Amino acid sequence: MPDKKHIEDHPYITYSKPILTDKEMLERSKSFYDFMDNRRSVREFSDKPVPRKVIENLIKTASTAPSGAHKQPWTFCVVENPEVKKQIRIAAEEEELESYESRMSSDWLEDLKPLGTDWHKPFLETAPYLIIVFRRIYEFGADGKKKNNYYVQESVVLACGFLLAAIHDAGLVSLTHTPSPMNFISKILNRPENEKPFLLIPVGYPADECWVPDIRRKELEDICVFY
Ligand code: IYR
Repeated sequence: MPDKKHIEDHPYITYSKPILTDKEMLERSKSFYDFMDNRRSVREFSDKPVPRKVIENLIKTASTAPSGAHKQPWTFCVVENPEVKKQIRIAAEEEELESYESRMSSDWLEDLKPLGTDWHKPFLETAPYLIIVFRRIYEFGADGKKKNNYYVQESVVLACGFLLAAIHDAGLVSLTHTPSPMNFISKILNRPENEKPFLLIPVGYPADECWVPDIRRKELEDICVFY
């Protein structure tokens, strides 16, 4: 328990969780694993609308992620306007064309073959929402001075993980799309200097006929070592 002086200056509350039996824990951890193992990155989206309130809830969940000094150094921009989606698609495809044709190494292109990706990004217009996650490098203090945030990359990546899990839980699909370089998005969305684009996540329903590559996840023995 923090000492009395500390609690006077910085409020604390008690926190507890119900204790589960080993059997309940085993069942819940297995069923959550099965559920998450069913998540797939999807590139074929339906244009079926999704209520905006759902997207708001998903973003609130993302923002429950832990962050350096609890600064929550993220901004989620949600694009639903077809004109803006079109602008993003045109600019992203321009960068991607350049990447696929000259910026990416032959090893990289070879590694991507099973995923069947290329510079065409129709999902940027088809998906009902594009969530663009920005890293907030610094904030402006009350005195107008810059105040750096901490572990921004780590914090934002955690929030993105929470977001992907929440999207999956809502029965929707997503893609972690990283057009590179991504500066064009800051311009299109007119974002301030302290925000840097991190990840572009189309969200919606899968297309009526949606195909994904038949790839497998590593086994536990290949990813985990107990000491
Ligand atoms: N950003 C490109 C290329 C790409 C890179 C990786 I690593 C992938 O896992 C998938 C795609 C694109 O979005 O096509």
